Amino acid sequence: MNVRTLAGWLCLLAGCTVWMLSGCTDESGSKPEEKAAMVPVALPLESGTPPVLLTDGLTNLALRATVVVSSTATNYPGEGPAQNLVDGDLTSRWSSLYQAPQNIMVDFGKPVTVRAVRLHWEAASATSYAIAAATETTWKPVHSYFKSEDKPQPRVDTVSFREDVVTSRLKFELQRNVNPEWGFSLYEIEILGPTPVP
Ligand SMILES: [Ca+2]
Repeated sequence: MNVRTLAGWLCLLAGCTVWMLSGCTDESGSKPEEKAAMVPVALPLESGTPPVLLTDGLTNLALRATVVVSSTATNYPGEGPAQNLVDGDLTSRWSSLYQAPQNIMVDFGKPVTVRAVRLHWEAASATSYAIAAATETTWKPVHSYFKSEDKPQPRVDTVSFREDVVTSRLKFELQRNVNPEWGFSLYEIEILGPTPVP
């Protein structure tokens, strides 16, 4: 225990009134009333609200790219085709047939640099999925997600890659759905990277 920590404990023992009168400080060097004024207010995000994008200045490489999916369901209102995954509209969505697994492949048409991915799930989300990048001969895993249990509600997954992923195609292997009677549904896939050189 260092001197400051010891001083803090002595302050606590002496009581808040004595603390304020004497001007004791905690380990941060702030008086109690100063520290209280600096505590940020945590506002819970609404379900499905996109988080603040930490990758400002990047381009959504998936926007209007070629998308190939393993299946599509259009039986219920709101369900739509694969193009809804990359139309830039967070209200239009793709839905698979009502079974797992399924997959989505985004083809950029040429090698691009990918730094992050955001997946905008409808309630029919995946509790397990993997992302793979195409190499010349095979697929290289670049990210995996697994939760033993997820709530059947919209969510946004943001994946930031530790190293740039250079690839012409990205594949999303949707392995297990949140409800076995559902398939998978996403409002949008954003694949973020530097703007490609023409
Ligand atoms: Ca959309």
